[in-house]
Amino acid sequence: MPRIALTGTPGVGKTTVAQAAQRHGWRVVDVKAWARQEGAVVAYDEQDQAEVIDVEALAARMPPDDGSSVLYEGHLSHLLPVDGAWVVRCDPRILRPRLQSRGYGARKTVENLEAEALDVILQECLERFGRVVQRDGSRRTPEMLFKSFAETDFDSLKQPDLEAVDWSGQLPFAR
Ligand code: DAT
Repeated sequence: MPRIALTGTPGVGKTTVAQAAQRHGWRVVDVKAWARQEGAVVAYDEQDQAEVIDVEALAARMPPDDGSSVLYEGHLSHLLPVDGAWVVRCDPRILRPRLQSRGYGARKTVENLEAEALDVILQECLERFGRVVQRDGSRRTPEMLFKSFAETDFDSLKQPDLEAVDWSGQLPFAR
């Protein structure tokens, strides 16, 4: 049974999908909370306003595959030794107000919008795994978004299953 990274740019809706998954009986590991428990938060990046997680230390502490499906949720989860990834995507026009309402500054907001429009996390996943599922959460309820991932037969996925998105036309982003 697969260990799946539930990943994507901050604010796209990973935690919300994870909550839907839990309601459907999935096991979910919140990577940031797990890192804190394991003492794998090694610094605080003032400029980035974010905790720095030692992903290699966490990777070394991955529990062995016990046969159950697990979602590892977080924007670094695809750097763990998992079997593949679910990548949540979000239209930057919807993402921007979400990031602003989190109190992200202009620089950090634009960096994340650029990362989303340039498919940065998707590309990182495709470099690492054959099994990658991408879905656009922009116009789906959390429940529908979760179902669109869960209905894929992850174990027998032979090639990436990528819903098309293209927000490159929105570049460059105004501050
Ligand atoms: P992430 O965990 O990727 O950082 P989140 O799950 O915390 O993102 O969601 C960010 C915000 O967006 C939060 O206020 C809930 C809202 N949201 C997430 N998914 C949504 C969806 N499918 N439809 C509407 N709002 C959504």
